[in-house]
Amino acid sequence: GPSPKAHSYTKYNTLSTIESWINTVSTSNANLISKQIIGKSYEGRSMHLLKLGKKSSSQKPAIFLDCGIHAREWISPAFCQWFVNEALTTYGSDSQMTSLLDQMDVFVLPVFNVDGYDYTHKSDRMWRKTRSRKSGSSCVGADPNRNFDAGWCTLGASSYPCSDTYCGASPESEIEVKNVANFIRANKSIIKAYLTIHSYSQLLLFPYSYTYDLAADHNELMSIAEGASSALRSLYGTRYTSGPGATTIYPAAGGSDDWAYDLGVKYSFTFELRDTGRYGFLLPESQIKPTCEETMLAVKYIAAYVQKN
Ligand code: ING
Ligand code: ZN
Repeated sequence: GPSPKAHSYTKYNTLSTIESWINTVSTSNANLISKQIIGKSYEGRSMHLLKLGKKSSSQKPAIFLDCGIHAREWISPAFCQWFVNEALTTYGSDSQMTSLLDQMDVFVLPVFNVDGYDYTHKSDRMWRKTRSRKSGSSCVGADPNRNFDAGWCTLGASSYPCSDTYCGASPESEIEVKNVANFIRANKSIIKAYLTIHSYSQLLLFPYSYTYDLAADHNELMSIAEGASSALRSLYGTRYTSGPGATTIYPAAGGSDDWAYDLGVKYSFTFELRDTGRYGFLLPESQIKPTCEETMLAVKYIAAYVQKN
């Protein structure tokens, strides 16, 4: 069958459950999905990347989707799992998904910050950063979304290792960031869109966050974000705000979407999923299904746009 029966898409799964799922989902759907390891984390865990798409003899354009940059944002890895399951179960029946996976590949990184995610399940539910150690400091980890080489550590980031927004010792000092950046650099000729899933605040953000300057493609990105937000709202009425990171959430340098955009990936978006603060990072499991269903509409809207452009 398309997905292993035992896996629950409506629970916050542990890293080990997600790793087992990555193995079974990729071996039981070999015609549509393959997996690779893009590198290891600081603590030595594998970073598994799934590639969804119908096999083709020619090179296909691709979308890169990552989840779980920040450890405590549990709805994010839940969305990547949901996305993979939706792709596999609706390919062949949903015309949009079928055409997307016929024409493009979607790379899905279900858990970016594997060490941090595991740590939130075992030790500290509110952990955000990586788990790297630094000589001379007893504080652990850097913020992976301040560690990309995009205006690194100039704005909205901290150079204090104990801060939750510590930018790290240098750009890409975090091995998880380096692994993702290396993969995207190596595949930049085919990667047309970069989507990264965070929580919470119900925002659809795009570059820039490291500067107040508007992106060269500001008008186009804004109109895509507005379209995606209305698609999302059409299901349950959930309201999203769209705009550049710096003015819509806060100025913050070193983010992955700004870095991908400056590398040349024009369609670069950061999602901040539910809610607006009632539960925050502790979004109840009962909201996984509606959150993922509405987010699928926004992601599919962006994918359809990228596909035709
Ligand atoms: N929000 C993002 C953060 O890293 C962000 C906001 C988006 C910053 C894009 C920079 C670039 O702070 C959460 N919730 O993590
Ligand atoms: Zn985040």
